[in-house]
Amino acid sequence: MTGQETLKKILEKNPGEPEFHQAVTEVYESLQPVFDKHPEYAEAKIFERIAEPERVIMFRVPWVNDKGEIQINRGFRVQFNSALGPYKGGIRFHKSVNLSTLKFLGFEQIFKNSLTGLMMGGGKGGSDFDPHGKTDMEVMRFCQSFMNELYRHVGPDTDVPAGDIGVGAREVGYLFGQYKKLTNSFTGVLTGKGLGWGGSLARKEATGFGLLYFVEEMLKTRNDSMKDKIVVSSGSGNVSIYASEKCVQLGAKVVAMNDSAGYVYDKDGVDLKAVRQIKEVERGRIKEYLKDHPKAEYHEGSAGIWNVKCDIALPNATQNEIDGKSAQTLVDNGVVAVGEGANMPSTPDAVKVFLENNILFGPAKAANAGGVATSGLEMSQNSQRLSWSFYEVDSKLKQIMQNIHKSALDASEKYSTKGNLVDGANIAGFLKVAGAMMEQGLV
Ligand code: NDP
Ligand code: 2IT
Repeated sequence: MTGQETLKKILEKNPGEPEFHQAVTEVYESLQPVFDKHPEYAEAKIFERIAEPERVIMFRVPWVNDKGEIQINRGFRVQFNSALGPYKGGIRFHKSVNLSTLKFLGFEQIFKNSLTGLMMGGGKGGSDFDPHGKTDMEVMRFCQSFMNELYRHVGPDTDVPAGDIGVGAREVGYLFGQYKKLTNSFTGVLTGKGLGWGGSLARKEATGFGLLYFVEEMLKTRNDSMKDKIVVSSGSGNVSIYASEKCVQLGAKVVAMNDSAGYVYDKDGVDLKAVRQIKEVERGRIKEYLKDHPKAEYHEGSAGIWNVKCDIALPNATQNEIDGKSAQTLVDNGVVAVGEGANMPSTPDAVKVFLENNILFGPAKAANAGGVATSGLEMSQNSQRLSWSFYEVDSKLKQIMQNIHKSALDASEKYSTKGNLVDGANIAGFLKVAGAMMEQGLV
């Protein structure tokens, strides 16, 4: 079978899953030079095997809201690949969640986790539950019901979920509490736990900090740095907030952030303390930033953020948030580097625009791997029953991000075009998984 036929067959086998198609197609295209050099992978049907999740669990999540009304959501866990370790990946609660979204995320997670160099397989889970506007008690009842099914499929050596969109410390706490009750065991079954009961210092900051460590590595290849750079960081959740914090630490200025309703532009630099108060404490809308910052601007519509002139663009909200047109606007406005904190935030057209214009482009699998890498460090600490200092975890995170950049850069040089980190990350991530699968036999 030719390469194109193989891909076509995989896509046809998974109809109605556009996000999954997008993720699979990108990786498959990057891997052509690898397949040319390693015919044994084609013979062993490694790619076809990787594209098929080892297991998909889909379940009913019934719960009762504060008015006493019965609610039914759908829960999922996609256990994609365990060649390198227990399934590992976040849980997303967002109204848009469906099998296609979670399969794209789980598929990408395989390669991302491989790049970290830690022993973690790939998985992802979630629900179409929308936490916006829900009370703490409603969120708790939902999480408990979700875990009432999930607990039989996860475990510290089987599958270790964590946070993602709509799932942070609060949700991880409720999920953990219910797992502990159902199994009568206190184990590291989830990461992103509270600091007083097994969580790791620096996990909260890790995705955002790691993203900047990666962007710094890209900039170094052109003798540049973050100092005095103007940054746009989309989203205003976990990733965006701590990416922005690290930007400021490195001497840059973040001038715009958004949520799904619109974006804030503050030419003096966004006041991150205020964003944290609005988003982390009050669970409010970014629009509220204007109350105490009357000189800032608020614009309806989240995508408008990409019209803001910047040197560094950090898409830190969600998939496909930058299309070809927005990418072209960023390029026309002189963007130097793009670091994907979110998963698959650039459409294929956007990626093409960035690569064709020789923009430093850090693809999600590599650039946002710091979150899951630090989850891996949380698992190590749990196994040792020890807690490392913030400095220790952060130093390891930085080292891991530098290693990922190097692996992706080296793989791009060996197999593709030096500096094409999309190909480099896909190839470096794939090679390790493929090697393990070859050695473990047809399972
Ligand atoms: P949060 O839930 O903390 O924040 C998400 C932010 O993105 C919010 O500001 C939210 O706005 C915005 N957003 C979500 N969906 C949309 C949408 N459809 N359109 C526009 N804006 C949207 O999530 P995280 O910060 O944890 O995750 C952000 C991204 O980073 C995701 O792609 C996630 O997969 C990825 N990621 C997260 C990691 C982690 O450790 N948390 C690790 C690696 C990647 P609103 O409140 O209006 O919905
Ligand atoms: O997309 C991701 O890498 C995450 N949401 C983090 C997963 C994890 O297990 O920490």
